[in-house]
Amino acid sequence: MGQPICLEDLVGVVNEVVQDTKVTDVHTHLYDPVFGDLLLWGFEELITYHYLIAETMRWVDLPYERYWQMSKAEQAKLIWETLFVQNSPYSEACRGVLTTLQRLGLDVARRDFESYQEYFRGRSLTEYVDQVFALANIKYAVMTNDPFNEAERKVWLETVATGEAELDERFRAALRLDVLLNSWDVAWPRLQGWGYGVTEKLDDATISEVQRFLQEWIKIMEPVYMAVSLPYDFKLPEDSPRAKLIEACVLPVSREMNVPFAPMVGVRRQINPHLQDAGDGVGKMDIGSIEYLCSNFPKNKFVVTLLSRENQHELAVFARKFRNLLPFGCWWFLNNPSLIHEITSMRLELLGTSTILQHSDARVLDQLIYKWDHSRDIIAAVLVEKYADLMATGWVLTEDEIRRDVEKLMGENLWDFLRREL
Ligand code: RAT
Ligand code: ZN
Repeated sequence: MGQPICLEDLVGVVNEVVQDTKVTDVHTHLYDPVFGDLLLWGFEELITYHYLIAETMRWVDLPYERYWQMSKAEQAKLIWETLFVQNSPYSEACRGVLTTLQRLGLDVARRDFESYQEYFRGRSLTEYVDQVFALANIKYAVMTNDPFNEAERKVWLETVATGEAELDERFRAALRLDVLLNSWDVAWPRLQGWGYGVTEKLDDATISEVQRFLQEWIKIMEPVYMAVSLPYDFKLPEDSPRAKLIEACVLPVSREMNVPFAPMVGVRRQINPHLQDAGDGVGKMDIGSIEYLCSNFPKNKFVVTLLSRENQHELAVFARKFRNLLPFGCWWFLNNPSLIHEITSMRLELLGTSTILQHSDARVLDQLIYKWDHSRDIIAAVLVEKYADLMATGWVLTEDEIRRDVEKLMGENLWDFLRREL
């Protein structure tokens, strides 16, 4: 056992460990550079993040269509003027842009839009990936990989599966099933077009062909899990194509191939379609559907994140009951300092170290920097409170023990969950 830590050193040690620990970012929308333009990066992408589009549209007197007709540079300028010049940029998404620029060594005090654009011109992407991974201290970033996306599919089939290019091992795949599970009417004709013997009716032949589709893509992508974003009114059991596909196709394959199923629940898709990606909302789900999955499929593994704040306590309580359930992250509208603080404290109190505290959801490479910078500060602050409470009982702690805990909480628990026998 190493040296015990004294109370005066606690803040310093915890902060150092949290900053030093390399994370597995279990959910992002980033891509290995091999996927070309699918990987977004640079100042204009950073500032036109859909979180910022939603905030800008609250101020500007501009028809939505006009915004979408603008060039990326014009959109970026509009967002900059509206949110950073005419207002103080303290929303989390605005602050994130500034943290990122600052950590890249740019001077935000100058408010020099053109110099931020200029910084990225002509940069080598591979070098920039290294720089961002180093600044954010990331070990692995789990992507979101959609086999129904033509551009992405092409790269998997023609470049990765053929061995023409190898994936950078820092990027891990997640097989995303939104089209298959949420739009069966769209999915089955496409599966048919790719040579799978499916029909609209979910009979035995179709079920086994959908299983084959999943097995084949698991072999190609080697995903860490199979994910789907589900609406707040998602229900199981239920008489619907989605419920049938989950129970008859996804769960058996997930179990056999040890690729957990990751329902991400609570979206109200497109409550304002004019905002495109920024147009989704949130709703509370019935946690009974998660209970149904965990208790009826005890040999299956579930990695779960829920969007509504109101569902967070229930999710942590359910994770106490089901060891096949691993809750992760403060997703999307929850990825704000006050909520991360609240949810992180509650999870540590109910689950100890057996959860994954955060993921970035980064859509733009550069966002890894701020999302992890901001989350790390909060995680460290909450952990200091928790360790101080422990020390107040007379418990003795070492730095190695803190490091062990933090590694688990910042992603190691995912790899451990995959190794487990249920
Ligand atoms: O956080 C986001 O950027 C959302 O638009 C979604 O991508 C969400 O995270 C998802 O994975 O569906
Ligand atoms: Zn996401």
